[in-house]
Amino acid sequence: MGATEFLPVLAKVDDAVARALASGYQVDVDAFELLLSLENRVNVVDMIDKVVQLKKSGETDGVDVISRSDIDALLSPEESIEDPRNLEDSIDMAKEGSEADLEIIGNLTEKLFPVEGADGFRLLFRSRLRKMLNIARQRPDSRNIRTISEVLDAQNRDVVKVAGLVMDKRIKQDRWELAIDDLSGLLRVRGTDNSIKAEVADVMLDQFVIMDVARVRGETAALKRIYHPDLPDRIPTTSKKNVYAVFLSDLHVGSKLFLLDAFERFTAWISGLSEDHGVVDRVRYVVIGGDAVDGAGIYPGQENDLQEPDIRKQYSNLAQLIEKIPKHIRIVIIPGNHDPVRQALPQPAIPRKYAEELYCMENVSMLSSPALLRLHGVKLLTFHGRSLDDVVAKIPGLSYSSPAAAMKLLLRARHLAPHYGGRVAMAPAEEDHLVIDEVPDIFHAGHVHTLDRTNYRGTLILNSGTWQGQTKFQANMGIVPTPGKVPIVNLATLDMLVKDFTKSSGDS
Ligand code: D5M
Ligand code: FE
Ligand code: ZN
Repeated sequence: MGATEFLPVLAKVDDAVARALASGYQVDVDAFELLLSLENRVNVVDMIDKVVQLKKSGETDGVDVISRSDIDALLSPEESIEDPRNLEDSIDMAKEGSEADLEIIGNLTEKLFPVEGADGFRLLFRSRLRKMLNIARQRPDSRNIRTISEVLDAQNRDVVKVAGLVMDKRIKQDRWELAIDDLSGLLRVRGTDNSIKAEVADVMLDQFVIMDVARVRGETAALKRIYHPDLPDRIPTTSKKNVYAVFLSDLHVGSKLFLLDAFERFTAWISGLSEDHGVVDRVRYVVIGGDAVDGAGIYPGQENDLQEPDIRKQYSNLAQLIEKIPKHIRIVIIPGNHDPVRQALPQPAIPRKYAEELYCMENVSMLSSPALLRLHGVKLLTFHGRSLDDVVAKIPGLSYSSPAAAMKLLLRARHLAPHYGGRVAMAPAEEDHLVIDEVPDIFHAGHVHTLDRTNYRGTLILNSGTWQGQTKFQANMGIVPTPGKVPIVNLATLDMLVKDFTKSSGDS
């Protein structure tokens, strides 16, 4: 298979095609694309069986190729998706509904008001707790949460529900302990039950949890169950149009290891210079999740790893590459830990003084990390992902090779960086903007340099990899990046394709 062919992460469609072939029918390209877009909603294997039956019975044209119209005929109106061929040419963007439709619902750049010192952190945790309690009370099973002081005073023997931020976690051979604080008091919970031990191991320090506890004695109780604020299980919002968003992060322009050739193959592809038009004509968004440049002075000795030491020139070089992306595509850029903004989370947008050319481009939006957006109605939470270092370091069983699992824990905790005092700095402020108040349809991060995806309660979780080769540091740490592979998401279905730009199309 050619290196730049699509690698669909889908098996059911392959099964359906195999079924058709076994019955003597080929599936043409349009029909194949339609099946891909339907795969999550209908049983595509059954559907192909029906088409084959109809064809054999002579009720349809009887040709031995299955085309889009054969499948369309079986769809109810709400199942059918607009035929991509009916969408306009990529050059004619003026037709109604086909232009990019980007709504910025959460950009924190102008909303970050640091409150210095201990006061700031007190306010920050108060805000976290208040927001989390609001989220928790939306769970049907958690409306009746008691305060810790109330529970301590009652010295209750019944099972009661409490909630708070995790202040302490200890796992020993034969027992484990947690302590939670809800500002009314501190409650220690203990247990020896192995079934809950694994759940305790998965809890992150400073995250919010809800618990069933019993036999409160003094400051201590027995833990019966842990609940996370979590996402409600739901069907995500998808776009009515067959449009695509491309996710990038961690380009590290300016690094000697930036893969310029691969990136230029990507910009050539997205400009429509390749043969492959089916998807590219329908791309309307490019989201860059931080570390767009390698920066300067980020770690000791970085100057030896830089091909371009001047940070403004790094952004100029980036702008020249971004310039090649057609103007009808909206581009969002958020900062990462290599960009010249404060390292404490949340991070404001990359300042104009470093990246004037990007600010001058009409199709580019420079936003904070995190940022919340709607792309054709699909809610996207994009965040560089620095806190994943702490999640991977603290939670047993997680690794840099599968960041989506770590991202899932963040969604479940409804917080982008629960742990305070780890590798990731947090800015003290009145409001905790890292609480995941709104449930995203897509949760995108980078930082880990490994392409990965999963689906969690209807939300597509995706880590977009990198454009930087393996650094010495990563080699020493055993981190194997996946550079030059681009996830492309169909916003009508949230299905994801991966296109590999590391090799020229002639190679395999
Ligand atoms: O981080 C790229 C990747 O390398 C990410 O997975 C974390 C890892 N990394 C980088 N620097 C460190 C340090 N100092 N400790 C642990 N892990 C690290 P990037 O943000 O691109 O430098
Ligand atoms: Fe990075
Ligand atoms: Zn990073």
